[in-house]
Amino acid sequence: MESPELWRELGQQLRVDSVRAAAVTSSGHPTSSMSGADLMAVLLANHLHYDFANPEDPRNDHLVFSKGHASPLLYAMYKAAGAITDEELFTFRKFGSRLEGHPTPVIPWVDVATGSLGQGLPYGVGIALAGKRLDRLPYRTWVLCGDSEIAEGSVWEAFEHAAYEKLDNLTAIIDVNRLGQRGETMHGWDLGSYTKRAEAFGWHAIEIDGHDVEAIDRAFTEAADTTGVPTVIVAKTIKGKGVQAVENKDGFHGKALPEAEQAIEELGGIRNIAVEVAKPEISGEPHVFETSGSLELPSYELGAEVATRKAYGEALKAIGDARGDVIALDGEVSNSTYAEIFRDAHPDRYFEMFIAEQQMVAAAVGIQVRKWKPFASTFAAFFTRAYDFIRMAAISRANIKLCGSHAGVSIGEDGPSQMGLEDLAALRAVHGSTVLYPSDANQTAKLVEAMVDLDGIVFLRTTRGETPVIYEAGESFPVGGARVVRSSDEDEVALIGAGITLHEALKAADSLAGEGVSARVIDLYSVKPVDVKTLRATAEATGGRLVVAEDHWPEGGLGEAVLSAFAAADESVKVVHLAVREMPGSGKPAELLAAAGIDAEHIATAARQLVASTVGAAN
Ligand SMILES: Cc1ncc(C[n+]2csc(CCOP(=O)(O)OP(=O)(O)O)c2C)c(N)n1
Repeated sequence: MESPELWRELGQQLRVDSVRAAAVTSSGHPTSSMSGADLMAVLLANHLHYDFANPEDPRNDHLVFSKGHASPLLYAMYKAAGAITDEELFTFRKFGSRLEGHPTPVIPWVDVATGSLGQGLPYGVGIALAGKRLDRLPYRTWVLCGDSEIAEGSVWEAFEHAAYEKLDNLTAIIDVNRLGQRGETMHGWDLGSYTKRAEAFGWHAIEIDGHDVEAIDRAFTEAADTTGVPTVIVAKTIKGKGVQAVENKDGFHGKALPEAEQAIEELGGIRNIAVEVAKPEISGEPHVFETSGSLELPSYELGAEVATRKAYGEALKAIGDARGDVIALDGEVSNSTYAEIFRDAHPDRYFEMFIAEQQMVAAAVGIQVRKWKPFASTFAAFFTRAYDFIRMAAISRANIKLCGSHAGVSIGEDGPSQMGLEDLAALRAVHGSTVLYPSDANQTAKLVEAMVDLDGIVFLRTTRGETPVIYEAGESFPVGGARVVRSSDEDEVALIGAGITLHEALKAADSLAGEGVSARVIDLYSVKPVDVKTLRATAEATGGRLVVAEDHWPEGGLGEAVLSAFAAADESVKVVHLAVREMPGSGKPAELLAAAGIDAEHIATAARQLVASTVGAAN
């Protein structure tokens, strides 16, 4: 649709429909929608290539509303495109409607959930990376940003990364309406403050009047024609444009218009322009990476000393040999996480994300939009930098795999800044997540294999130091299971650990055996979902005496996962919970494990006392 008159009319329609949608529950963000309406009208009518009947078409463009609160504008676009009816528009923000307050992939044309500001552009970088380096198809990614959200650091991680990767298939559109939620932004209408920064980051930047439809059209064409660098369109707009009562005024952010009927009249009334959105014009199929065929996981000799982080790298490489859809990303620590083993074997499917953890997780989310299987790794501690992205990834229904190395005090001399001590709690709290924590190399390989096709946010925690291989290669470790490593009919107590503490528990069981105390040892490699059945059977067999030891703060880790298994149980259990309770410093791993009270000696002591007190009491 190439008529400026029509674009203007469509812009007014998008405004009117935004006002109408927000009036339904008297909530939403119509003024934020009205500033971007002309930008989106021209995009929809003349630049977006998208088959609404086939959202899975790999050739489709991608449109990300980073300012997700402008959902009325997005849904008004869907109506104009014929994807939803006027009737459905009127379900906006109602219970049960897929037109939620902020867009989520419950709607088939939404790739990623937004609404936490500063995230859309980093996701756009991920999608554009998939287009350029994985799918190798020239679809475009368009991201609509608010001006206030540009203050987020994650936006600048994205700016830097997009330029570094020469993402000329990515266009950012900044809707500079001067206002944020509570007043003026840092830069107001100083468009140059955005263009100069973007140019300094290596972008092509275009300043326009965001209500001049012909200028908008020219800018989109220029963006699509620009090669070698991404483009940002910095558009001067007016918040609440078209309705005098709210135009460019403070105090109307996130509010339905006071007089909706009057506003609609002022905007020229209800229209029903139907836009024939262009279908993708590009041809070709997504690239397929060649592989060597069948999967041969690495295998390790019983008794060998191997770090689980090393097994992660070796297993991921082997899986990558067999599967072309497996991708790896790392945050500048690939020689610590051992993602470098994958990188060296599959450089085309490896993304160096440097020290930008938010962008790393966002890129993984963007890459999985196109059905690739991303594994992102860094120190377990540093995923906290990207926690909001992980939280939002769950709302995106994203399938991403995260590997956090350097778990706990057992890393040793580097000290607490490098120790993952809250990662289990953080990742367990994510909706629908899976949390795995292997203790030996063969188990790690099997769990990494299982991760590939698991849905949702899957987290694997690995250990820095070498630990003995205790399982035969090829043994099975179902997700949601636990392994009874040692047991007898005479067990009086159970020692429960995972990762490094499983090995401490085994040593403790040895010393207890020497004193005539028989201890059952449980490997809780699946922290979430936790194996309720095995835990309850263990409690039954050991008189309910459980010692749990974990290299993690006491809150939200292994201990609380174990306790959750007994929340609705009839039997009562006596749980001694050994965890890191004091701020650790530097030292040798063994010294730090002892200082935290989670080494073999402390486990044995706790077990001895538990048995002495409770057996005595029972007698
Ligand atoms: C990370 C984050 N912080 C705060 C908010 C609350 N919030 C929602 S919209 C908004 C203002 C956004 O202003 P801008 O990006 O300029 O968009 P506009 O609505 O003005 O177009 C704020 C602070 C949020 N959604 N996300």
